[in-house]
Amino acid sequence: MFESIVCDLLRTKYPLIQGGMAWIADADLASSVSNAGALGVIAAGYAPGEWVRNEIRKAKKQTNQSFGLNIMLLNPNADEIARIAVEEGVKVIITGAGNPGKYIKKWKENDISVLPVVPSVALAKRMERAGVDAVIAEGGEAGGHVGELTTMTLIPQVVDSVNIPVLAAGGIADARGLAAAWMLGAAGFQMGTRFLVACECNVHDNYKKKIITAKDTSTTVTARPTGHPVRVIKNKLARDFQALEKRNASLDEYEELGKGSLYRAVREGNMDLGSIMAGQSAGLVKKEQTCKEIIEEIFSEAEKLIIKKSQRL
Ligand code: TUI
Repeated sequence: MFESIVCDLLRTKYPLIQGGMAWIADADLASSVSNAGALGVIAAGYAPGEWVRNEIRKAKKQTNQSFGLNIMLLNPNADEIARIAVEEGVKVIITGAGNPGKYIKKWKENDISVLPVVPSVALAKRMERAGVDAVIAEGGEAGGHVGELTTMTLIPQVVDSVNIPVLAAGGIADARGLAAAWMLGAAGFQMGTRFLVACECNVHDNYKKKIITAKDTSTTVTARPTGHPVRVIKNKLARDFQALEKRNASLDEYEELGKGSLYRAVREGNMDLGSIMAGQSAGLVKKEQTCKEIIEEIFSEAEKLIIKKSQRL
């Protein structure tokens, strides 16, 4: 039911991309997702180029399936990573947190599928003109760096505004969300938070526990005044960020507080002073499962749901 043009673009069985979670989405997670029929993704995040090159080479050994690279454009090494992707023969690039316009020509010359994450109609249109293959429209329910609009309102507006496929991201963690995004006009999906608790995900166990015990109101958005708002699970660090907002702190103070905080949560398991990036859908994620179980369950349940609803007039 969900086969779409996106499967051809991604060279996958399912039109699903694993979200590019910085410090988390490594070769192990990416290859496990790809081996299960969706697009696994290595997240460059803030990593140096050599780490990215190494993970790409590892992933190639761990899967024969297609996988992608997520380039976070706030990374000062983004130019180098854009080049490494070409050198290492990456076939799908996803970008986040900025406009990838200056790289697109080179990537397309190298037969790479390019899918930028966009938070608005304006950027989606600009990206279509720049020659990308599809856009991933991400609502503010997502974890990490977020835009202003909700998935429910953003997806149909982007679908109406461009003639390339639109993938939906932000708030999708189960079959109901996936089926809903399909009805909004999405031809594919990106999902991050649910993969945080995949058995093959190397994030610290404390982080997984936080996701599994999260409820509907467990996340909040911090750092709005920096222009790079970030959705995280509420904790001491999030409260410290909110205190900065209250007293109109300088951007340097935000920078200082945020420095190293994602690494502290992901690798050290520090749940008080670490940045526990997660989407609002964390409240829907209840158990650890393999990537294969997650992917097969979500697509088979979504198909059943759509059939059931269409029969009940
Ligand atoms: O990029 C993400 N999510 C992320 S990146 C990240 S690492 C980080 N850490 C601290 C501060 C900031 C980032 C953690 N999570 N999602 C994709 C996404 N892209 N969401 C929103 C955007 C976006 C925003 C503005 C894309 C393009 C854009 O363009 C502005 C422009 O230049 O026109």
